[in-house]
Amino acid sequence: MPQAFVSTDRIRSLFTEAMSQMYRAEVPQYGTLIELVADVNAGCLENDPDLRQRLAQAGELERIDVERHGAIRLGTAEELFTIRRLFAVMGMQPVGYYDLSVAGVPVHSTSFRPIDEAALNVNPFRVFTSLLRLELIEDEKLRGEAETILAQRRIYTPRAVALIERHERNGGLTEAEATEFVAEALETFRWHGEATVSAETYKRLHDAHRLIADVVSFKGPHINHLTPRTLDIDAVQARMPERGITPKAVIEGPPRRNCDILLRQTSFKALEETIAFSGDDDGAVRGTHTARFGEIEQRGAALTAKGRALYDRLLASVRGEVQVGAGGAKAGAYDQELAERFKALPDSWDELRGQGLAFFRYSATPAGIAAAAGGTLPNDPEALIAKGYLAFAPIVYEDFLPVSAAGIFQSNLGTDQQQNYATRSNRDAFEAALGATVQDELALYAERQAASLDAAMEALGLAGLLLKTVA
Ligand code: OOG
Ligand code: NI
Repeated sequence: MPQAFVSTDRIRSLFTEAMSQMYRAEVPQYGTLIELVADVNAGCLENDPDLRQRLAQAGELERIDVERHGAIRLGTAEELFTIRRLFAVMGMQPVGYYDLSVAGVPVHSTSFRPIDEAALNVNPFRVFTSLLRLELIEDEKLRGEAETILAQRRIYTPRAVALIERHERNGGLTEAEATEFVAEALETFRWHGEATVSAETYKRLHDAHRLIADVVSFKGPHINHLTPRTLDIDAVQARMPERGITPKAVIEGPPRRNCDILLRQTSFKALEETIAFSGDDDGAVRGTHTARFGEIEQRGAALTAKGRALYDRLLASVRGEVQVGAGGAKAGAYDQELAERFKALPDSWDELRGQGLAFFRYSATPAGIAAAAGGTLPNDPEALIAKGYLAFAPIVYEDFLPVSAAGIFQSNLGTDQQQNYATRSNRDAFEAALGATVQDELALYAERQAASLDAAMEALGLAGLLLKTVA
């Protein structure tokens, strides 16, 4: 009898829920944040029926409540190779390459996430996954030491690895195996209060870079934040202090607009946690470590290459003009400059589509379908849109932004100071470690846009005709 496998969507949903529960227990402020975000989101949907309808039509309404992203930092190529296989069990694939050395953070990263629209609408859980770049540690002795320490740890339980192999061999997991897999996989992301190194080693790693100490000193890559999606980030940011939470100085990403684009994010420092160093059996040598924090995000439309180039240029010009200093100095001037300069990026869906700046999902309207039943329609998307036969809605951005990610890293490493460094990216080395190439996010959005247009044209009786798409 063939075994019944559960869907990867189901395994991802079980895992997300388990992770959320674990993080809530580990970081109580996360629970507070989830409540605040739920409050604000409910208010937004109540006050803005258009938004509610747009989300419902796109099939996105249900995902808002479960929507999270997390982040981990890995130490070795082998750890990255296995995490790709672990996430594949949950239907998550590596998308995009992010070079964080531009911000003086010695890591490069990808995002593991579902790819197709149906899976995204069930649960778009993503994990921003970084690999430490030991080659950027200048002190050779320290580099060797870090390599030796990392080579000794095993971040996956033997049973998790066995279940990953089973999934690869059989093409899926049964319900019982999936339940077991979720519990075993969760172990990799758990916080460990006992460092694997002595206080002295920790200090040297920390002096080289706080992030190096965070990756090298522990048994595993503890999840360092779990981020809910809000529909109004300014409202959440403003209300955080009411609940005893202090956000970072500026919201990363684009300014507030009528038409949300890409991703806006803000984070807050969470815990200073007590840790026990190795060789500290009597509990005499204790220290503290701050690694875990909170973050919220607001997602908007995915931009085309052209739109993204404009976004990058405008953001760079703001950052060239005003640099937010340590402690949030000049945050007000930065926000003002951001709002001013981004006026150059059109703020209506018509213009964003007309100028090929964002990706859209097309659909046949009921009026269009009725008209198609009565006769042949013009084979031209623009004419169909003008007649109200073809509708379009922005495709939500599912990925991350390197400059924003750098700001989030910097902030939780203890400073709001913005830094701009020269790029030293090494994508080939990252993909070699991963054992796969990362997918191109722009190609994924373009495919979804094209597929939606094809389906809409088919519904209007215009299938099989060659069409020009905007992107
Ligand atoms: C990841 C920081 C990046 C985001 O939302 O851009 C990130 C980290 O601190 O490990 O999560
Ligand atoms: Ni994040």
